[in-house]
Amino acid sequence: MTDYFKGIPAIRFEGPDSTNDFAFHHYNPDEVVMGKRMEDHLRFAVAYWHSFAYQGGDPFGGQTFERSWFGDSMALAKLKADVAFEMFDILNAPFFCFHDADVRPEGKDFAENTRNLEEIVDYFAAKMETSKTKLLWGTANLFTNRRYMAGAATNPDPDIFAFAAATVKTCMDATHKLGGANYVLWGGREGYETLLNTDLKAEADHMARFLHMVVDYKHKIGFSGTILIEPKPQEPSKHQYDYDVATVYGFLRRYGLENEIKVNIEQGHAILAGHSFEHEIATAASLGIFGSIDMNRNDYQSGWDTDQFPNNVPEVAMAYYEILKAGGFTTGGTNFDARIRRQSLDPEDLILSHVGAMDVCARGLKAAAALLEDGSLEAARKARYAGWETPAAQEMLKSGTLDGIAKRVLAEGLNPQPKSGRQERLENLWNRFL
Ligand code: XUL
Ligand code: CO
Repeated sequence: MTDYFKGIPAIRFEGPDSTNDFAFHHYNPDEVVMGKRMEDHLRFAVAYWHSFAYQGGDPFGGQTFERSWFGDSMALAKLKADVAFEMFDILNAPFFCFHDADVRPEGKDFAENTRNLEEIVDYFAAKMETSKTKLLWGTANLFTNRRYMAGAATNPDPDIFAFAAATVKTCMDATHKLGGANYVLWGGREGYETLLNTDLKAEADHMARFLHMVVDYKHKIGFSGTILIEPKPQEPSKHQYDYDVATVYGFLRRYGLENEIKVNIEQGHAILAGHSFEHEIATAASLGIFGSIDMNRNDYQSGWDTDQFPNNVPEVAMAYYEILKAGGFTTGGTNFDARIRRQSLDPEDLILSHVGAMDVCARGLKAAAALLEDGSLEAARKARYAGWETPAAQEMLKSGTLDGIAKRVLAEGLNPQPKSGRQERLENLWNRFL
């Protein structure tokens, strides 16, 4: 037991009228929403990197946080793990997520990295025997170390491709050993800084080969979790190949991976790509590749990935509406890929950021579920397309030809009149549930 969170109580549901900051006001794990416990709907995860590895730096200034576990030794990595699992307990968090580099000290080579990771995985495994917190996903950090400055799977140097492949193997082993529900690949520097030195075609082929190896290895070791790609359009690379959900889907189809890999969609990345979060979720659901979400928000003025905790109920509600409509999470969940601000120095800031985010998501989920159960929005959507249910319309879709249709339009004197899309009416309907 560390004393890092000394004096901070376990967070429990007290209801919307409670004035206790250290309580949930809306997130009640056991409350049943659309036939399922809220905890099982939302599947919250704490992101190890932001909460325990982030030191408070920004492009203009370095470390602001002073944590007793900062440093590069196994003893400190274990202290970090102790604090992490204490926080998971305080929050009653069902899941966590990590990169290899978040949890183990950096070794001098691949062998030492692997030994360090294995030691920490054993340490986690022992803790997880008594903790309720499970692993939502593991991943490899293939972007921080300078060896990855020109990418990992897309690096022009085959030795770096090999180092990355070997590292992913160890991270998949770690995820498998800890019973992870998914394995994530975010293409941190899988992209380019300038086209002047980049062979786009070769890099795409190499990345696809890398992903096929990941899929093959998943089956080889019997990992039953889902492999997820996390799209992002840029940052740190000027251009990132996994730009958005539609781009990833095109890539997966091109290389025959669409039945093996799904997507982990991050709100901030959707915004950077010029989309809304719900657009990305709806797109993935319609393509059959929806997997999981990274829940955070960007600052809309700053134009970069600020990874802030969510605090906008209407935004979150739209996202959960699409998720519920798609049938909810299966192996996925809601990972808070979010960090406290660099001025938020205190242990309680780490806790309260999550408490607030969990409450915001709970409110969003409840609003979305109520709207879905009400059925008016879906009925309006269905009515808008009702014309397509007629046999003639279905026949046109099945076997219509341009000249055949032209003849019919002429013969029937077709002169269709436009109908209202009723956007404002539907927005008003939405607002009644928020
Ligand atoms: C970076 C990002 C990553 C991934 C995991 O923008 O979102 O933290 O979620 O590598
Ligand atoms: Co993310």
